[in-house]
Amino acid sequence: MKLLVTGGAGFIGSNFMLYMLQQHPDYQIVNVDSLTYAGNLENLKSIENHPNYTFSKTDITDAKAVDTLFQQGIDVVVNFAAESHVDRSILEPEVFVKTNVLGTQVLLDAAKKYGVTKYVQVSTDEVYGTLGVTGLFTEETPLTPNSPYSASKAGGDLLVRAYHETFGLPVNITRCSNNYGPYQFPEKLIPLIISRALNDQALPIYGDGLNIRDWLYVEDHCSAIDLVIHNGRIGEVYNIGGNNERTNLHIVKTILQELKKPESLITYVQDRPGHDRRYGIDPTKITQELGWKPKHNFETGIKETIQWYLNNKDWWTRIQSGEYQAYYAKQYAERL
Ligand code: NAD
Ligand code: TDX
Repeated sequence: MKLLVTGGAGFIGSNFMLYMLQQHPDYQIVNVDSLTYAGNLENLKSIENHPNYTFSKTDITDAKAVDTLFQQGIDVVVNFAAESHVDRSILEPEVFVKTNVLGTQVLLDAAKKYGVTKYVQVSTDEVYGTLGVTGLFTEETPLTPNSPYSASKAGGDLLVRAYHETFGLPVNITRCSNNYGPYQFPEKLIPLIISRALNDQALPIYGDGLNIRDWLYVEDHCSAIDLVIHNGRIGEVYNIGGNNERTNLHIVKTILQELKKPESLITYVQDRPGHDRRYGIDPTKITQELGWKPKHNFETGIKETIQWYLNNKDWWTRIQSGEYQAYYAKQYAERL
């Protein structure tokens, strides 16, 4: 099987590359990534010489380059490539629409032209908007995105659906909850808090800190996508989540406890505009239909993740420079 995986140098994409080559060493995997600020080939050092792995620095919005890539014969497309950070989408929505909507359309056109056995769109629970205190997102929950990021992801999802309905493209859409684990860029809550706490810096908590996210260890997301590639029913959406709802404050306090740092580092800052209050995934469909089960529970997963960041300080200190620093200064100029 030959897979074209986009965004394979990012957080989930690189974990997925490592996972797939371990699970299916005979599969050929082409990693297509434009290496934005979030793409880091260092994550893939251990497989760079793997005979079944190739990398192409290509932007998915570049239709000509994407067409050329498909000429080698692709069986399955897995689209991870995206602008992924909600706060950035509030500052700069344009690139989100470009990559997450137009980039998806370019990939769909190529998949349609050359014929693939499956196109998998890696999406997010954020397209469903926000929950109140009760209820969970199912695959039937209406799409009501609240941020430019989630709106652009919903736009991509709707195009995927339309290419299935209109052109019969064999597709699946996966919608996963918040991931955590190794190689997550230190702008996202968990690695941001770990890295700042280790440097004894103020820890920015948006609003009252009681917003809830449903956390899943990244490897469990990868195993779910693997199952969807092989057994997902054509045209179906699969929600992915491990029933691990936690408030942001709980996450931050857990990290502080683990690192033996004081809670006085916690600093309440101005809330994120349009901040979704609660996410919670109902994973019944993927559990019952595909037999998916997460391996990691949150209590051990978060400890392993903290340990990974402690063991890989060089990885994130190298990242915390240049463009990221400039973004961070802009992001928190008014908040902290
Ligand atoms: P990330 O920001 O860490 O990685 C994104 C990758 O895409 C980077 O390697 C980047 O270089 C690449 N990329 C961006 N624009 C590109 C373009 N135009 N052409 C080619 N490559 C491009 O993101 P992530 O957290 O790994 O998320 C991966 C996917 O999973 C995204 O589609 C995201 O919406 C989805 N998702 C993420 C989470 C989460 O908690 N992180 C949860 C559910 C779904
Ligand atoms: O400094 C911070 N302080 C804070 O209180 C940051 C960066 C975040 N937060 C809050 C906002 C959210 O309620 O923590 C929560 C998690 O924030 P993020 O890590 O930015 O994730 P989120 O906005 O939930 O989106 C993530 O999960 C779904 C990913 O970034 C998306 O790509 C994915 O689709």
